Amino acid sequence: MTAITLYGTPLSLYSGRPRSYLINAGLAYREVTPTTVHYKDVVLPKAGGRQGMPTLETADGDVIRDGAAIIDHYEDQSGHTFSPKAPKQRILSRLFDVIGAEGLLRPAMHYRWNFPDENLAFLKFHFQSVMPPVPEREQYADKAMDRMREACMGFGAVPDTFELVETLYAELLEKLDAHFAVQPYLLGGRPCIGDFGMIAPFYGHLGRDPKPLSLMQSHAIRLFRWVERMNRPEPDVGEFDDQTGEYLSDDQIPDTLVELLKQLATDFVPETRAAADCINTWLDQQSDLAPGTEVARGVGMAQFEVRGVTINALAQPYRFYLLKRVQDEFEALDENAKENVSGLLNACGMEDVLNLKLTREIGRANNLEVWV
Ligand SMILES: N[C@@H](CCC(=O)N[C@@H](CS)C(=O)NCC(=O)O)C(=O)O
Repeated sequence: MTAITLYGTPLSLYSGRPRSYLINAGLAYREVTPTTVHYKDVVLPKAGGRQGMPTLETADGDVIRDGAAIIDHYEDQSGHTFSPKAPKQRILSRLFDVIGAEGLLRPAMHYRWNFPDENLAFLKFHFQSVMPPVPEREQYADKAMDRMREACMGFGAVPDTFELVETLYAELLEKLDAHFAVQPYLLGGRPCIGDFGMIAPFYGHLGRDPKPLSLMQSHAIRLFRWVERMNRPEPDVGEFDDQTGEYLSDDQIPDTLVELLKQLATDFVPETRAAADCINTWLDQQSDLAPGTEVARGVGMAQFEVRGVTINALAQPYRFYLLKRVQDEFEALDENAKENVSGLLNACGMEDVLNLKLTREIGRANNLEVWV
């Protein structure tokens, strides 16, 4: 009997993060769609009543909702085996986690929803597969797909931005491919928390839907190999000379990673700045936001400019919940390490990520993110 049940599906972006963790950690699990009677009657009430993937049930019947919380749980249990210890690597691992889980929704959703000729039949099949097996299954799937098309626009992928989204993505593929040509994972021979964040958009959407998969296979073979590797229990690093399975020694950060972060900063930094402004303005106006109130997915639209193009995207507090972990790790470093990390973030155009904060903290209660 398998001990762990992961409620998720292959096409769900966020399911990809803990799935890859469980595989790499060698933890036996089974993946089930969140449509069973057991899920509804037993798991959902323990998940704060919030339906969502991923949600995980342990062998003891404990339930953890949210990909970051699932990984935290197993990292705590294992002695943090996927968390590098050296300062620069620690910070970058956390930063890639935010960027992967929250910063690449626009290209992920664009390449899923705006290429119906290539993707539609595939998506219909999968959306129907995750609906309960009732006669209305097809209609339910159609409705869910409509909601996701709207979400795609809400993340800023609209006709006026398509060209920019595609240009940035083509550049990103190039940087990722260059990095994974020299290293099996972000920080060397072993995946880190940041790899698990990054696999979220790069498996369920960009590494699996027909349109972006074909782009990846034709333009970024090494990136495609990383996507495969992240979902396999064995090292799968045949093309590399170094097969030690360790992070790079002496807190090394390869140049290819700096180039990659510079590219990611192009929209991640202005979007994060605009989202912080938007959410903080909203927080200022909430005189009666009681501690323990559940954090909504979005609280307004952030507007920002990238290369002369205006983007409007949902301002999501959760981005700052993850970003605070980067900032907390930084604060815990000694002065010398702080200086080294600041220098690195400056070189990557990412120095602002240490200062962009919400005026109110987010915590967790009853498996939900709540305002503290
Ligand atoms: N913060 C969550 C986000 C999970 C999430 O948004 N999952 C999507 C599917 S990929 C979902 O279930 N959305 C429905 C909802 O959240 O109500 C995580 O990192 O696990």
